Amino acid sequence: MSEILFSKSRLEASCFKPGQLILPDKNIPEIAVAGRSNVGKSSLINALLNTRIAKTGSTPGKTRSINFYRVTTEGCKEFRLVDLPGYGYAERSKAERNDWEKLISAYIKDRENLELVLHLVDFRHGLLANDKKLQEWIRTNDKEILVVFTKSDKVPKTKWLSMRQQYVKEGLYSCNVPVITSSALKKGFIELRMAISGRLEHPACCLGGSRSIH
Ligand SMILES: Nc1nc2c(ncn2[C@@H]2O[C@H](COP(=O)(O)OP(=O)(O)OP(=O)(O)O)[C@@H](O)[C@H]2O)c(=O)[nH]1
Ligand SMILES: [Mg+2]
Repeated sequence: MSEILFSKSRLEASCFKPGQLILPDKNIPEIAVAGRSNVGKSSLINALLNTRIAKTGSTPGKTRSINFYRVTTEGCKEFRLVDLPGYGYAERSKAERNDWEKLISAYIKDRENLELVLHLVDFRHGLLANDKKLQEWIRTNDKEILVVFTKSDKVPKTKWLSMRQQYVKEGLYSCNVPVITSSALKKGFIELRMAISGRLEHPACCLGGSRSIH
């Protein structure tokens, strides 16, 4: 099987306030990347696109705006990867956290062209309380979720399958088998690109409709 590549990418817009979300236009399908602060969202975007386009940082709260990356696939299809600010970062002021929450919820709620939310979860920790809240809320708004585990280089490979199974058993929701990745080692990106491409081929339906793992 040949690897799917995303051949071109550029930052198209950064939105700091809900009012700015009318830009960019809504005619292109979007895949959003959501998750706790520091889980590795921006790093995953860089690894997916094979660039260093998204700013990353070792301190949580690096990404503060919603950043829209316009991507062209090798088959000349276009979509956007959308880097969302992280949640669950206690050091920020309450006002600042409220603003971020409003921004993220305004985006997810009203975005008709949002095809899929990649919910990034640190493989070492599984779903924490605010991850569960996010999952419930996204599903209430009729958007689909694919879980992507990050930082798998921190977990022995012998434990991967049993851990993934355990997290699903504990109630993690994912419309297809969660993808295990490491941006540091560039692992899991063939599967992830395939999942994204599959979704872009068949928009507005689940990637496979199964949360079971065999
Ligand atoms: N070991 C390891 N570290 C990673 C991996 N992915 C990201 N990191 C590190 O985790 C830290 C946070 O990465 P970011 O990509 O900035 O995380 P983020 O989710 O975008 O964070 P915010 O923008 O603050 O919400 C950085 O120090 C990265 O180098 C990974 O796969 N493995
Ligand atoms: Mg970030």
